[in-house]
Amino acid sequence: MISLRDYLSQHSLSDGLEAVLWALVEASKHIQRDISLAGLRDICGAAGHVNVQGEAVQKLDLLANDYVKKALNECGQVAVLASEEEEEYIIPDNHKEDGYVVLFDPLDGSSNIDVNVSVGMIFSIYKAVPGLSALDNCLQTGDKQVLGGYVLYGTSTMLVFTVGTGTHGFTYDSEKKHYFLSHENIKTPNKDTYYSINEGNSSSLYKGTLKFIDYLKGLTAEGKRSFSARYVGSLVSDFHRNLLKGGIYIYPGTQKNPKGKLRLLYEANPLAFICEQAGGRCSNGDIRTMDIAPTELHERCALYIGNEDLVKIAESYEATA
Ligand code: P6P
Repeated sequence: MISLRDYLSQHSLSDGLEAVLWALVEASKHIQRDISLAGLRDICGAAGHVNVQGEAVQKLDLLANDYVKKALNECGQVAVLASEEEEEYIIPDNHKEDGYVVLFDPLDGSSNIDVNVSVGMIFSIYKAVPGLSALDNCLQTGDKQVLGGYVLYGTSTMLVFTVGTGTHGFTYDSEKKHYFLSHENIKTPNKDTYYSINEGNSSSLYKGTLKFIDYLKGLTAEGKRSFSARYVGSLVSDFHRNLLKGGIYIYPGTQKNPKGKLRLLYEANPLAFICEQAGGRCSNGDIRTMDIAPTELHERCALYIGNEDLVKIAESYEATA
């Protein structure tokens, strides 16, 4: 088995970028342990306040956020960081002006923890551009990412990331406390397997989206069903399944939330980078996600991500609506 450390020694990243990745990896080990014991410690449930997103913060959101911020500060390679759990960007005490920009959701889907459903951490890394303000460094377009990744805390814990040379997956051995290469050069199968959307929002969906869902529910010429619906309500879990098995995840704009729910900087962009490197496609139903010019830290965007053909079909339905 090839450990993450051996892999990185054979596929060298810049020293600074590798240090940032190790910081996120170390934070993930603390988070994995806490999640695995959540039912035995007083770390489940809500923390009693809402975050900048207006969402009830879970105790583990705060723990995960603290682990990540501490690790990024200690690595000494971060110019600026921004977290879903922080209203503003943060310049670490131990920062490096010409270091890296790290944008992250420390624990996505955390409301699922109490019911033992998979959750994940998502992160996006850029090189800080000299002369840009801290905020403008955070608002670089997604195609400037140098690394996009996630950790899925599921039936097994997996690290999946890309630096633009393919998408690779590493599985965590909790006894050895190391990640090992388990899914080299992931390519998302161009198969009609799963579609993932919260159809509970149907009354608020636009016509184009509803027509696309009808298409997904249609039968083949042989009268067979093409797709199965799968929706865990945890983005990393839904995305990871479809990445490996084929399909599409959609969180569209709705009449209630025209820009959708998911965040561009630290959810859509890193998953878009990973998906494209695995041969897939990601857009907001119109524009390629990694071409969207961000205007604010917690900007939301519609998300159509998965098989290239399927995302293009979804875009055609949205265009005709
Ligand atoms: P809904 C979790 O809150 C999250 O951000 C994603 O992980 C998930 O895919 C989505 O929201 C679920 O949202 O509106 O379907 O409950």
